[in-house]
Amino acid sequence: MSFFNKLFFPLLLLAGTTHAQNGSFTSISPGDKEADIIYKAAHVTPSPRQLRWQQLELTAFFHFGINTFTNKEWGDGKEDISKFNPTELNAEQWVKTVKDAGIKQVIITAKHHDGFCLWPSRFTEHSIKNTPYKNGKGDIVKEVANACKKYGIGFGVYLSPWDRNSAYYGDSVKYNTYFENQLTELLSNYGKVDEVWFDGANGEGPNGKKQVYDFNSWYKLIRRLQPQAVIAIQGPDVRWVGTETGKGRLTEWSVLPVDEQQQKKIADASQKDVMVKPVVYKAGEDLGSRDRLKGAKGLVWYPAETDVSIRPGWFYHPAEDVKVKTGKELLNIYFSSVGRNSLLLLNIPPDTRGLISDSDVQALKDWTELRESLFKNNLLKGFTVHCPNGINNNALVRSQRSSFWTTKGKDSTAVIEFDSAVPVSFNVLQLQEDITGGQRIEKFSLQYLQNDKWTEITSGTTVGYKRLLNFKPVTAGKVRLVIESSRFNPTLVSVGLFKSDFMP
Ligand code: FUL
Repeated sequence: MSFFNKLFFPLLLLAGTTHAQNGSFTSISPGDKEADIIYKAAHVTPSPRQLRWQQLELTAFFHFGINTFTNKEWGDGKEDISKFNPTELNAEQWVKTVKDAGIKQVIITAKHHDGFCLWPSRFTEHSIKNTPYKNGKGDIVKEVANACKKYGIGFGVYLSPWDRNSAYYGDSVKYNTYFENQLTELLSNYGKVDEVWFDGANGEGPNGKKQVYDFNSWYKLIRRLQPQAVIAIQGPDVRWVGTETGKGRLTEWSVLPVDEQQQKKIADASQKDVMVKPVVYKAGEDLGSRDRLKGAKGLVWYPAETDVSIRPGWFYHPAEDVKVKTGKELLNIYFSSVGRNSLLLLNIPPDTRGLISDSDVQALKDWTELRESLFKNNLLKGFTVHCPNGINNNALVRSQRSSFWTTKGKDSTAVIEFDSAVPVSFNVLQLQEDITGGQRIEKFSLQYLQNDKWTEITSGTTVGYKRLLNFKPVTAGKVRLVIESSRFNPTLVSVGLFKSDFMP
């Protein structure tokens, strides 16, 4: 069956149980009307690797390298690497600390912009093999990879394309070979790699070195050696949200338009999901609304990752020990990232001893406690659910997520009412679409019955993998979720109401 026939194959095979498999990319034909485009957009779905990644919700960055010892954020590649000597390094402490905070995958800065390698690369002398650390026998990429295996969490590598140490940088062919060799080492010697992160930063300026990166070769190499790995930021699977503040967009679509050139490259590639370097999207920009999709030549599933550091800097600086974000600040960031259809990539930089410092460990503990106590009890559990045009209404308040809720026939709107004789007090709404069938909801509101009148509590646009909204506490025994607009039958895997004493 061709890809396009697949797309038009009956879309809900067994309503409420499973979706037909669509794809993470679709073409728009010249004759497609707006309604056809919207229909197609509603059926673009994450690839298995994108879905796994999205469901992680929380991942961690470990920024660690020569900058940790020079107290810098960006090294110039001329550092004296004999300064690199973490005397108490314990990668298991790093991994256990973040795992205890609910983080499901980590990414180590194997090489930052200064070119210093945390593994003994055969292709440069600017690496850990020429430092006092373990008398040059150390390999921190291996230590982190092994700790991830031990604790059962995902492992990823950050390999900076911008390299201020390599003499090849600026000689495009030579540097691309050097970069591919390093990538091959990282993808061959450390077991499973779940994410490869290509930073877009480049501080060369107009008179600096001009290097053209061979992205397509890199992508092909990754697909061949580690097919399950998502390629993030300057890559086809995951895009940068556009800020480093921890704040995602209020309207965040995972389905975006792609242009003709990208579309042709995708079609020409032997693997359908290899594509050229995508554009970087700006923070406030509207990326996937109906207006944006109008002129699209193709549509692609391209979800947002929100990266932010627990400290002001990405690397450890002693002076920032007193500036570590608090548990409450991290809870707000959780709402403005994961709660806005994005994944949160939180940076926790190990210190000069090679340990995550006490202040960061404490902040992560506080955050975890706040999150866990907030989301422990869905207050809607025990409410009856009414939705005349709904299928699987009760699935909405069940904790098992084996099935999803949707609407009958072709209904793209719905009113879902939740009733209980015992009123509850709440100030947080959580919604989750079943993104295995695509992202569809465009507008919703939450209301409660007050003096026989339905009164709005909050409202929003996109939902996607997860949407969290907080508002002033409300006490009610009758609430309803109104789905005002959706690109096709809306789906939900859960609706939750919660109470937090810590949200602003
Ligand atoms: C930026 C880099 O320049 C920072 O140093 C850091 O690595 C951050 C995650 O990405 O682009």
